[in-house]
Amino acid sequence: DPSLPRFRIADVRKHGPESENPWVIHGDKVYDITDWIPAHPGGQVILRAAGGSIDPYWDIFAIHKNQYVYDILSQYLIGYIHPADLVNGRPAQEQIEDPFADDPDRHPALITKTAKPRNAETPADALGAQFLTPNELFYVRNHMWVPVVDEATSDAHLLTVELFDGTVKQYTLEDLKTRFPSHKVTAVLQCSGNRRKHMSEGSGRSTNGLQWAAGAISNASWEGVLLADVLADAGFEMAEALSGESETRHVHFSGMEAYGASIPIKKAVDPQGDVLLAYSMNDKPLPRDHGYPLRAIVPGHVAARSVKWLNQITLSDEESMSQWQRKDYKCFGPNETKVDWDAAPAIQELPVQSAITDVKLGGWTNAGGKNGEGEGEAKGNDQGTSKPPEGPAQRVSLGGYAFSGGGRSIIRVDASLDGGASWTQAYLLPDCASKDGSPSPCQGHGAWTWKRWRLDGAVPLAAFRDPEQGKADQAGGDKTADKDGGRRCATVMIKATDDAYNTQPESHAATWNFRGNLATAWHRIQVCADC
Ligand code: MTE
Ligand code: MO
Repeated sequence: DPSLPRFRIADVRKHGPESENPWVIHGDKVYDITDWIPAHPGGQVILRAAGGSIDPYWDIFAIHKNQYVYDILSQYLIGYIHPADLVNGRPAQEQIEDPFADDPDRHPALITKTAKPRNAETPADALGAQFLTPNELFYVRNHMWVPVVDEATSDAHLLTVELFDGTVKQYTLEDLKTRFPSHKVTAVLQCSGNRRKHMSEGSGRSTNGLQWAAGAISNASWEGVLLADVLADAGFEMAEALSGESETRHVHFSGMEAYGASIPIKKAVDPQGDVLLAYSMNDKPLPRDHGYPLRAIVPGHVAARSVKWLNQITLSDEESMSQWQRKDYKCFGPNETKVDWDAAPAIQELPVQSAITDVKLGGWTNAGGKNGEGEGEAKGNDQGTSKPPEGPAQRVSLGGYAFSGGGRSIIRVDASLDGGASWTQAYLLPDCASKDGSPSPCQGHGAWTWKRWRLDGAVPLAAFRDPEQGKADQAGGDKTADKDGGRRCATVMIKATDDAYNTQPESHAATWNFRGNLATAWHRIQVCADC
């Protein structure tokens, strides 16, 4: 309707999140969304765009790029942007707000996959170097911007808890800190996409999603209050839930930027489940990227359930409706490329995983199975040192991590230095042992942390294949074949086993799924030498 008024962008800015009549711009049109807010499925988060263009947000929440959404919005049209503020029919780029403008600075050593939103993995040398990943090197997985919570008012941050019968109780962060006992839990977070790159490369089939190597996993000590304590205080019938009789089946967590996910009530009320509402990470306040000032920590479950910037907990008979619960974090068969999302369960407890994060090549051993002299060569029977092979071999030191979900502990990491012909066991570092009378650094009721492992061994000359041979093998479909310029390479590989005797699949092809979730096949790497 050309008779509608023309507004300057400065006029629109006056209708920001705090105004009584919030407006947004879409393209060159102006909308008064006051009446839409109560009906908006994503709730108040739409206010984030008020006073400016909604388009950069719809680039993030791609679900809006749909005719029915445009139809809803068109009802609220009140006018157009003044031609003086338009460049090629759109508000000038510098006039449009960058949703990520308030994101925090990040450590340069993190390996950035996408800057906006921030997705970055922990560098390999930091994965194995410390048992607890330093906060600034902990991997970051953000779907949207980082909400801003002022330090001066963070204790007033409000958590709303809504029971299934509709009862609502609210807690400030200060209430949580002062009215409930604090607990510490040491736990890994692992993204369902960790090692997705390995799945794509190893199976030769592409996958949708960020191509993470082995660094979408980290380990930290978390401090907060138990979810179960807060639910009980809010009036939830704990005994009923523990007996399996409760109508409440799921606990929904929502973050301030509208991310959401849920966990089964069973995990939430399990006295040994250790689900935390955490405000501290490695004895420091949660960093902004990791959920400041409050996040859920669901140990042993996929990290997608550990909702950051937590401001709402809702009990329900159903799972969260969010796309991160109903879609995205599910697996399907290698044959399925068009899927019925509802047919597969959401990923919760993680399967067993391991990776090599550290490789050091040493010298060659002597021929005839005789060890090199004066280099402290091990006898070969102990865990962590493989028996020296017959004939010349290249010494190698490997290190990495292993982890399993559901609190299952890692009992073994097996390594093969000769392409799978023989196996040896890596040494598992006693990170959770108490040293010198001090308490164990691992707190909680399950094996929620990773185990770091080391192996010193030697790759036999026979395992190194020449580049021409490697090419021939690759043509034959052997994705592990070796080539690195003109050098000869050998494949070394590892796999972990947990205390339920679950172990990792041999090939990525066998567990390929189009979303590239749960890439847990044996980690194979090439060791190359001039031989
Ligand atoms: N919570 C909110 N509010 N927003 C998010 O984007 N990402 C989830 C989860 N919680 C996410 C979230 C996913 S997929 C992962 S892997 C973890 O947070 C990452 O946690 P981290 O960034 O602290 O490593
Ligand atoms: Mo994730």
